[in-house]
Amino acid sequence: MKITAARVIVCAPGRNFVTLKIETDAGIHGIGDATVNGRELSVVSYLQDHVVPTLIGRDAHAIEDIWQMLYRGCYWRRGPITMAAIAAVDVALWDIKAKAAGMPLYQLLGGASRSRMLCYPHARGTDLPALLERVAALRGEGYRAIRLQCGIPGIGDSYGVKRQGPGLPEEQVWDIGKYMRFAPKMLQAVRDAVGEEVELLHDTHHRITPIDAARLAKEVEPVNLYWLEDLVPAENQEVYRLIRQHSVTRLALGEIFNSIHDCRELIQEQLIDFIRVTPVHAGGITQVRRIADFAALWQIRTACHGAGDMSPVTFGAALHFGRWVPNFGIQEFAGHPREAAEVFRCAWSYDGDGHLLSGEAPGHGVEIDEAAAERFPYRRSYLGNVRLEDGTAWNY
Ligand code: KDG
Ligand code: MG
Repeated sequence: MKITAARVIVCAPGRNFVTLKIETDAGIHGIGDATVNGRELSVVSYLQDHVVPTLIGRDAHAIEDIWQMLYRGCYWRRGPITMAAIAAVDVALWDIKAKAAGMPLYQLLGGASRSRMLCYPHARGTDLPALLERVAALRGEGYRAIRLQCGIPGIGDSYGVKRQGPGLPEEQVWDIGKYMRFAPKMLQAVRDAVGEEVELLHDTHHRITPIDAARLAKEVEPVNLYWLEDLVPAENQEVYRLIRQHSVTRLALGEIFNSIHDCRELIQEQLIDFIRVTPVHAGGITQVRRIADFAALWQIRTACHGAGDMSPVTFGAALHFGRWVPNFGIQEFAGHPREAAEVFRCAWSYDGDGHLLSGEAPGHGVEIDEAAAERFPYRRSYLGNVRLEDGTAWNY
């Protein structure tokens, strides 16, 4: 089965998505997501100008060989743009292979380890009462695990409260002290309101210092969080040793990693409990399952990144991966803009009881309507610029 064509489709049904469609001489096609939020067009060029010409005429079944060729052959290995481009090809080829076999993708990966995947949505509140209201609403929709993000008194805003807007980056203000004084109280207040049964999660989004991270993780132990996520940037992974020395709060990390080498020390030193890599940003199914197998040696569980910028296509891939992977933990499910449903047709779904279903359609079960995609042209869009109150540039 030869690859005859491949093209990149860029659309913005509520937000930007980059999709690669690969066609074959067997009349079977597959799609993969290549969206890198805020840097979308870089991946478009990488694919169109450099990758697509090398794919034409190749055997669509040779997923591993094509992955290795794209990874090794370019010389400039790794990085978010390269790995998102490789991921798009990889996921599209897995989609094709599974469709050719007439099977849902999870069957090709080794069959189902579970029937449904525990998921968590986001509860955002501009203040604590608004957050508690949102948590109650999500409980009413059946969710058993919920991520909590709340506006901080004195700052108003906080990571995860505002949505990113189109145009140019918004300036946002951050203060570590105000966050540190408020976050434990906020998390405890939600725990008191919902009781012990609900899993609660929180993302600090790389915004505090190592010793504050250790203190926060220690201070919130009584809340029994499912996890604290991205406490500090992980370029220097040694800092996670410091955090671990002080606390037994579960830690999650890795949504911005794009290679198994980015998480090697964190995994083998058991400095984290959940690895957050997801197919689109970490080289597709081919590399994510290698990372999961490696993590399984230390009983570290998967938790694919599932913010709104992971397209419905990535959800298809992640949910088939989640259906198979033995050391599955949880799947993030932030939801997509309403208009995305006009462009992407998905076999996956929410079951109304805290879990996602992969669906049984051949492939990963997501299709793109190209005519509908044309109705939603690309719009330049950015994440915010975060600054401390004195103007110092900080981590988004
Ligand atoms: O594009 C950035 C988002 O994907 C990120 O801010 C979301 O941290 C995130 C999460 O945990 O979903
Ligand atoms: Mg995160």
